Amino acid sequence: MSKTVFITGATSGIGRATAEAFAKAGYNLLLCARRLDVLDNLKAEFEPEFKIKVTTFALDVTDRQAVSTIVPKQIEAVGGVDILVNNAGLAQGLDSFETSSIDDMETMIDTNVKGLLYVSRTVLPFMIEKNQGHIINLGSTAGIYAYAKGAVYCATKAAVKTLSDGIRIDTIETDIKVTTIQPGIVETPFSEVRFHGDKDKAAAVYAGVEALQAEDIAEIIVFAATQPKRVQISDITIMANQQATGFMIAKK
Ligand code: NDP
Ligand code: 8X3
Repeated sequence: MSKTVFITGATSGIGRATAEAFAKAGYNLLLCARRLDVLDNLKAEFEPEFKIKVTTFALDVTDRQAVSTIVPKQIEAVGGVDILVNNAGLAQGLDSFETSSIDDMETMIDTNVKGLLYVSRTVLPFMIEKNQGHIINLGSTAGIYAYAKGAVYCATKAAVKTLSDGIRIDTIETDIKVTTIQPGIVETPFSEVRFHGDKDKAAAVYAGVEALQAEDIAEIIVFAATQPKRVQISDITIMANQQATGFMIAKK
């Protein structure tokens, strides 16, 4: 029987590419994000192309009540999930801490930390019941190396790494695996979202550097998910070739 992977934030960037990579590998998909129309376009594209089943639903991961009521129903309807990719996440603003918007800070914490833990806390009991499963969380090099004007985004990604490690400890008696994927600079709509739609500012982030592509990260996520049962990849850090640490990039 085909396995099912549940991906949050599958409408764009790394989440979308990861959905496609798992579809190519023959997995059925359970996809959520806030934009259901975009997910439904993916369903229409992937089902005939890859001969897999795609189930979509609208979810804002910051809505605790929605996560706890909608997610279990969706999991039951597809007969359980084998892999959860906690990908939904964002940065808001790039400002020195003392002038940062507190709304932006809260959006990042609510999405990247609280959203991820609401979804994980809801999905994990289904995995424990079967004594198998794999939680793959999107951290970042930003969680390892803080950078100027990114204090809160970096802190949320450090929290993702710590949450992953803590969940791995608490599930040590089970066959469940937990992995943190920590990409460096990946060219996606991420920067446009960070700069609240300012395309010029977003383009400048990727100018002069051959950034990672969403497909590069998707391949690595599938690699982590397809190891033998005895192999648990705790974390993988991926830099662009011109990148040394979080924001240390040699621009040409
Ligand atoms: P994108 O902006 O392209 O994708 C973000 C995805 O998250 C979208 O599908 C969006 O869907 C979804 N999302 C955002 N907020 C919510 C929410 N409240 N509820 C549900 N879904 C939500 O960015 P990336 O693909 O680059 O980012 C994906 C992940 O990778 C993030 O966690 C990011 O922090 C991380 N990352 C990105 C890097 C980069 O350089 N791009 C590097 C390292 C890590 P919708 O708007 O439809 O809800
Ligand atoms: C997102 C990429 O460059 O802001 O994690 O660290 S970056």
